[in-house]
Amino acid sequence: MNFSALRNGEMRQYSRAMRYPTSSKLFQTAKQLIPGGVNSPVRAFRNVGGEPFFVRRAKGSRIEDIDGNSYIDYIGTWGPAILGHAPMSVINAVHEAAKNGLSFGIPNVLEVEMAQMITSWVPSVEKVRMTNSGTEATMSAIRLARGYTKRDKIIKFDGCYHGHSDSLLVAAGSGALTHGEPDSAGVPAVFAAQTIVLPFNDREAVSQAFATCGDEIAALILEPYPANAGLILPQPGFLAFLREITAQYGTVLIFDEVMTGFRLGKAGVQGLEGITPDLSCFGKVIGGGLPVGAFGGKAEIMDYLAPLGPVYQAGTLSGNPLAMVAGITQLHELEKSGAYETLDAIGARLQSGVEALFLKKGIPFRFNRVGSLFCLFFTDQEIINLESVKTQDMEMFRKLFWALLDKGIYIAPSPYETGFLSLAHSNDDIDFTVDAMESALGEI
Ligand code: KE4
Repeated sequence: MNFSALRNGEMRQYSRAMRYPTSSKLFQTAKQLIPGGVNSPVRAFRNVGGEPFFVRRAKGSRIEDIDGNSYIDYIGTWGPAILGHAPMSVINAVHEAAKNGLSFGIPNVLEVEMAQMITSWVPSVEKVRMTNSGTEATMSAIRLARGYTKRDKIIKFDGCYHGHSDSLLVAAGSGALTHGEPDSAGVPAVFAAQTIVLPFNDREAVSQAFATCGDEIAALILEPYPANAGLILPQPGFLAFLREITAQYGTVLIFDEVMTGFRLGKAGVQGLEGITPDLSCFGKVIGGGLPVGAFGGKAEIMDYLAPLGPVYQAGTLSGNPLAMVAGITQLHELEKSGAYETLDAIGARLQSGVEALFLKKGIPFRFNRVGSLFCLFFTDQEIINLESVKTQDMEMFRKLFWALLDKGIYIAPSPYETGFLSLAHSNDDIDFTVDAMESALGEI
């Protein structure tokens, strides 16, 4: 028995290895073969301290780890699993399509069907190009905007995440208006210098940036509902303001709806808000769990893409038949009447349960939710930007994460992520979760 772990309160971490010992052993091996033992950093549980479990299978609202522990999953593989995990309709469609070939590198029918669905669901998208990830989609949209405007600078907002392409891995520099600084090693300062990073919801900062160098700004890219710093909502009129000022300066307005697209309604945030961006980026839901991304918008801009125009963009597996048929099937399921209303009702049930609990306990909190996206913050500050997100009690979050995991509830392993609901989350799942949260709060 590791008495020092017991003595200095590492028991929970220690017991974690006891809770899923097979995962713990496998993680040791993984770390020798894969940097940090993971193929994407957030999976390493570093934001909550401790070791991740390894999943064995997933079905509906639940996942099971290799030690046989089962959890209600509030991440849904970061968005794709909007129907729940392993929906039979998607599995069967992929199975049938696979019999005809796994990949062609040749135009196929499913690409056209997907393009037809996206352009009919999202009116601002006149033409669309498929990619294999959200990163590729946003990276390509930025390059396209630069090629179309023949300008180099871009604006992004602090706290918004658009994938890991160099121009977008940039934090607010000292002089936020002048240039950004690399947010990762390996991003040349000269690249970061072309990216202006501003506080979200800050009209004054945006106006100043455009007044200073508006005629050099190729694109302004944002998550219209930022969901990579918890869930932040735009203040009334902010999105309309961005639409107006970008139009005034000939800057391409890009909505990164990789997270929100097809999740918050058929036309995502742009449908909810009635704002028409010039380009939009998508991913996750339209792949049904298979690798996918997409970007699209005004034909006048999209036609600058090769082979028509001078902006090069390509991908061996772009439009892959399995990813296409998985996404198409998923969208058809969402098209069925009441799907989005049901997702919203599930979210409302969770929200009312959690809010009643935290009010009863007298714990400062904020609960932001739109449809099936939600985030609980341990702060009484209004959440308007990244700075306000940082006021939350991170230690409280960490304790709650582990206490909930012990009770079979898997929430995002970071206070900077958002929760995802699916059509597979039942009322019993939600009620069980709220009860588990009440018991967890009693322990931490
Ligand atoms: P991918 O390259 O991971 O497919 O997509 C990048 C991306 C782009 N835009 C938005 C708004 C996104 O949320 C993402 C990726 N989302 C994260 C979840 N916060 C993926 C999880 C991970 O990095 O492992």
